Formats: sequence, C-alpha cells, structure tokens
Amino acid sequence: MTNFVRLSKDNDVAIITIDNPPVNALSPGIPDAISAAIDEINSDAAIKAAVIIGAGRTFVAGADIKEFIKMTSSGKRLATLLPLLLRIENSAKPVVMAIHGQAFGGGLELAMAGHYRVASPTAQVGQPEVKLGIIPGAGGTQRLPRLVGVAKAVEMCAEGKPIPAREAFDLGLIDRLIEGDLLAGALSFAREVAAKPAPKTRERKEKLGAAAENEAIFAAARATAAKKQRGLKAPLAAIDGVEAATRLPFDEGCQVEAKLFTECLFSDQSKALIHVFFGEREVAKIPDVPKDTPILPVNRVAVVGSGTMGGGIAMVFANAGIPVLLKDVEEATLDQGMGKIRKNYASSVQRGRFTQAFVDERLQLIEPVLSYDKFSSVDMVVEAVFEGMALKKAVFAELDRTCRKGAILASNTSTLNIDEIAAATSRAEAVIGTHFFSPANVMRLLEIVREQKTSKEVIATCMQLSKKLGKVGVLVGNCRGFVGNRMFGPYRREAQFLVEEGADIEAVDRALVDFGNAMGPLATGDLAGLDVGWRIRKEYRHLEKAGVRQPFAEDRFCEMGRYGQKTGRGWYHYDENRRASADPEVTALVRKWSAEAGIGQRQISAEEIVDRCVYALVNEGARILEEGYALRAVDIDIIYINGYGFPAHRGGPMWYADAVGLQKVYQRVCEFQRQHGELWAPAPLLKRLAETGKTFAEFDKEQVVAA
Ligand code: T1G
Repeated sequence: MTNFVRLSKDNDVAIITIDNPPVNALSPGIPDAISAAIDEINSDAAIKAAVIIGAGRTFVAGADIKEFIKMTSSGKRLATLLPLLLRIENSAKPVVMAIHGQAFGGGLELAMAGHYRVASPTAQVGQPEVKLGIIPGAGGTQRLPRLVGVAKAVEMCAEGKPIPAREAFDLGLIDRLIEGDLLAGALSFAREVAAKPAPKTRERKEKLGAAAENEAIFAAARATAAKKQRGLKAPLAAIDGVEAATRLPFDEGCQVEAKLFTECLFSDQSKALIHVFFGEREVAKIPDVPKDTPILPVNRVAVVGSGTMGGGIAMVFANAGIPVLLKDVEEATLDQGMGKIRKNYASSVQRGRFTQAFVDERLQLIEPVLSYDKFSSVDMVVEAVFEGMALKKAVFAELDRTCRKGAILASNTSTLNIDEIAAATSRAEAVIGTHFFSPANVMRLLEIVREQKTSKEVIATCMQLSKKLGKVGVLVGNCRGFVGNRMFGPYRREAQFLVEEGADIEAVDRALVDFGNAMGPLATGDLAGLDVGWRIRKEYRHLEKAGVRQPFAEDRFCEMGRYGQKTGRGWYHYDENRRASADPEVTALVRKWSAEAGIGQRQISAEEIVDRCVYALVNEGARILEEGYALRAVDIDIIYINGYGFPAHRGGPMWYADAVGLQKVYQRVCEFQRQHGELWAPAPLLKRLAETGKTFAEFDKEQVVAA
C-alpha cells in the first residue's frame, strides 16, 4: 500500500481509504495501489466484502488534471483507469463505494465500477469533464447510461452538471443514502450484500432504451449542445460516447470512448479550458498576502444605493445567507429598488433556479433603510451610488463617521480612483474596490481593487468572501478602468473604427460572436447603455491627447438621445422586447460622418475584425501586466472570461495570444501601428516576449519565481 491508499479491516469487511488531499484526485500510483488492495482482499478468505471510501472532505474528484497538462505537452500516454475498474468489477467480493463530498469524473467512474454505491445525502456526483474540454475517459459514457438511463446520462455527460445524491438515489445510481456516519452505514450495507452475487454494471442493459427512442434523445441533445455550447467539441463527443453505449458491446463502446477522449484531450479547446480551471484557482493566490493572513468577520453587511447594481449586490449577499441593509435616500427610490429585487427573484423561481421557499428566506435577509442609523452594526459596506466622485466622497465620509472600527468600506465604482475615495475617510486601510458586473446577481466576476493603503486583512477577507458569494475574485491595481474596463476601451474603440472604415455593424459583431464571444462589441455597448461610456468620456475629455483619433459614432448617437437598448435605438433598432434589428439609418449616418472626417471606405475581412479587436485587448493587457496592475496574465484571462463573455474555450485573451504565437501577434500589432498610428504602439512587454520567443504563461511563471 502507499500513503495515499490504505487498506484496513473491520472484521470481515475490508476498507480501502483513498487519501490524496485536497480532493483525492487519482494521481499516478493511486490506481495501482487500489488494484493491489483489491487483489489482497480477494486472496483473503476472511474478507466477505469491501468498502472504498475517501479520506478528508470528499470521495474522489476525478483523474489528476495536472497529469493531462504533462501528457499534452510531452505527448506521453497516461495509464488509463480501465484495468483498475475491470479488476474492481470482477472482484469476487462485492465492493461498496461510500461517497461523500464529490464523486466527479474518474471518481464517479470508479464508483460505477463498484457493485454498490452508498452516499451521504449532501454528496454530489457528476461527469464534469466537458468543462475541461474532454469527455469521461474511463468508461463513464458506457456505465452511466446503464445505471441512470440514456437521456440522463447524455445530459450529465454533455452538460457536465453534477447532481445531488438524493436525485442519484432516485435514478438508481446510488443504492442507499446514509444519514450520519457514512463508513458505519457502508460497512453494515456491505454485510447485507456480502452473500449476494455482485451485480456488474457493464452487464446491465435494461436502461439502454430502444433505438428509435434513443435516436430522438441524441438528436435533441446535439441540437441543445449546438445552441447552448456553441462551437464546443467535447459536448458533441460526449453524446457520441453515450450513443456508442447503446449500439455496441461494452468493451467496443469503451474503445470508441477512448478514441473520442484522446481527440478531445489533445485539442486546443481542452488546453484552454484546463488553463481556465487552474486559472480560477490561481487568481486566489496573492503573492504579498500570505495564506495565514487573518480574515475579518463578514456576517452582516450594508449596501448604499438601491439602483440596478445596488439591488443586485444585495441579492448576492442575501443568496449567500448574509443579512443586508439596503440604503437609499428616498422611500420611493427604495421601494423601486426592492421592487426590482422581488421581480428578479420571481423570474429566478420561474426559471427553476431557486425555490419559492429559498426566495422568501432571502428576501427576509434584505432590510431596506433610509438612514445610516444601523450602520454601526455591520462588518462591511458596499457603496453602489451614481458614478460621480463628489457623491462617492460624501458617502465615504458618512461611512467613516457611522461604521464601527474594523468594518470594510468597499466601493462598486467601475472607473473612479479608489485612492481618492479612500482619502475621504480617516481609515484608508479599510477601503477597497469591489467591482461587481451587471447583472451583479448573475455575473461571476468580482474585480477587487486594492488602493495604496488597503490592508492585507481587508484584501484577504474580500478574496475569500468572493468565493462564499459564488464569485471569482480577481485582485487588480487602481488604474483608470482597473483591468477589465481599461482593456475594454481599446477593444470597443477598434470595433467602432472598423465601422467608420467601412465594415458593416452586423459584420463586426458577427465576427466576434463566431470567434466565440457571447455578444459582439457593438451590441454589448447597446446593452450596457452607450451613455455610460459617453459620460465617462466627457469627464475625462481633458485627458485625451490632441491629434489622436477617437471614435465618434457613439458620442453622436448619445447627443441624439440614442443610448442603445434602453432608448430603443443605438447601433441597432430594438422592439419593445428589446429584440435587435439592423438600422439602415445608423449605417447611413456613420458613412456620412466618415466621409465628413475624410475616412476612406474599404472591404474588411472577418479575420481583420477579430485581430483588431482581440489584439487591442492583448496589447493593453500587456501594458497592464508590465505596469503591475494585474498580477498575472491568467488573471486577465479569468477577468475576461467571467466578466466580458470572452470564450473560455479560447482560454482568455492572453492565453489566446500565446496559442497564436506572440511573434505573430506582435507583427500584426506593428502592422496595425503602421496603418493606424500610435494607438497601436506595441506594449514593451509584448515586444520583449515576442523577440525572446517567450509567452505570457512563461511571464507568469517568472512572476511567481520573482515574488
Ligand atoms: N486534479 C488535480 N487537482 C485538482 C483536481 C483534479 N481533478 N480537482 C481539484 N484540484 C485541486 C485544485 O486545483 C486546487 O488546488 C485544490 O485541488 C482544491 O480545489 C478519467 C478524464 C472537487 C468541486 O473536473 O470541480 O476525471 O489551488 O479549490 O472549491 O474520465 O475542485 O489548492 O493548488 O476547486 O472545494 C474531472 C475538478 C477530472 C473536478 C472541489 N473532475 N475539481 O472544489 O476546491 S477529469 C473534475 C472540482 C477525469 C476521467 C476524467 C473542484 C471540487 P490548489 P478547489 P473546492
């Protein structure tokens, strides 16, 4: 046995404990150790049955994903889990899988090779591999339909969403739910089944359905995948895998699965999605904020401003079970804010995201208030008032007066200088930016902005809190627009320039949507409201360099009162249900303004559209990295995927640039500089990495070493 796999006995039942913290991944050596334990059990006459259980917080979270990175970079083939799973299935002594926490991916495949499965009611089981751009590779697409039926197996493998143990029990995947001591429950279950013939999952056929019925299931699943997981290979491969289970004998089905698995694993999509998986964990690590930095309590909060953002933020805290004071200046505004919150919750119930009971409980946690009277009782305040410096300073001065010592004072500003806001208080060390994205109760990204004096405790607390709020917290520095919006400026600038130079409005958006973005840059402007950027540009007009080209269309639309969706007209025309349609008048207006500005018109390819928009992101991202406003290139990737709809299967803008090759990106940027001037001056870091044949990923590694 190894340290990671222990074999013990409880009289006539053997216990195999997998102990590979933190999530019992099936790292190299562990499958062999489990195999050896199974052999030992089968050669021990005193043993009647066996239980396999995970030590620590979970059963098994799957194969070791880190090994996939080694495999795809070295080309070395990984040992599959299949031989181990057959050894378990062929065991003469029944093997009971005792599941708590998660049985994910290879963990569920291991469990399904067992003869029985028992679980804690709080456990979860699933095949989330498609989220890594792969499919189950150890018989999951073959055994799961045999246990839960074809339709459910397709859904679980193609969408990758885990299911709770209770649902798994209802489906027949779990044989018993164990309240209380899982091991004790598993041991008594094992004794109950010890004398019975051990059922082999691979031999079960009763749930594999009929050909005609299955055909409809697969067709519907492919249509759903094409719509909901547009451009992704793995969901379609997962459907092919389950289909093979309904058409071929078990072993042949496994061969089809193995081929599909390998094709997916060596795909760029999988490499990008695995980068994102580890990236979402990496961003939580702040080099100068040690892991043992004290965390401040956040058990009661207040939100100032009950507008769209304030209301959404209040819901985020309530959804995490944290009581919230929601403050505004007038009764009517507050009622309106609470009305929007109730409406949002009602639509979540309608869409089945929450139960009515859950919503009723959450609404109880949100207390509308008109004064700061109770603010001395809160641990944290998030200010979400109108985006004006004077107003924000006034609010922070009031918070400084009313909040208890040690409370965290956060601002949801998306553009304003946090140092300046902090200077309005006597406790700059307690001030931080917590930039939520609209709609705050939906978008996963939380841009956490440290100012010069923000304390490590406040940073560590907000980073940890973001996870509790179901967000991905990324720490950034305090520059104009922070990281996300600072990069979004050049991205949307190029989109507008392309239209001014002759590209169709729809063509610009379509090119970025085909690239994988949830929405095109122009339509995104209409959604967010063109007036938001217009007001900010007016506030910063004095900073614009003379003679530097600026996009003109959106300012002119706004002067005409056209702010996008909210006014029914922007780049597109919108009907009462906010459905967009092309607006020929807009195209004519832009053509006229371009002619007046002497901008020549030309045919522009989709490739140029993507390069100009995405490389504008990359170039500004490189500047942000070398200026130190983002810790790593991967932080920028995680920001763009979770806050700006950048396709995760492209890994984020910086990963994408590495995949294209920084020399090629740099040359293209230089080309744009020659054609379009200094706005395209290459970032020194991009130039340096391109000229030294390095990548942003290597730059990140150097940062870790340097820290
Ligand atoms: N392999 C390697 N490391 C893993 C891992 C895994 N499967 N899962 C987690 N980690 C690391 C993670 O990087 C982090 O490291 C630490 O564990 C804690 O994770 C053959 C091919 C289980 C729900 O996709 O979804 O099996 O940052 O912060 O929030 O067919 O981890 O501390 O250094 O996420 O409590 C399929 C992936 C694999 C599940 C726990 N399995 N994991 O969440 O902790 S492919 C998955 C998760 C496969 C087979 C196929 C979550 C979790 P560090 P954490 P958490």
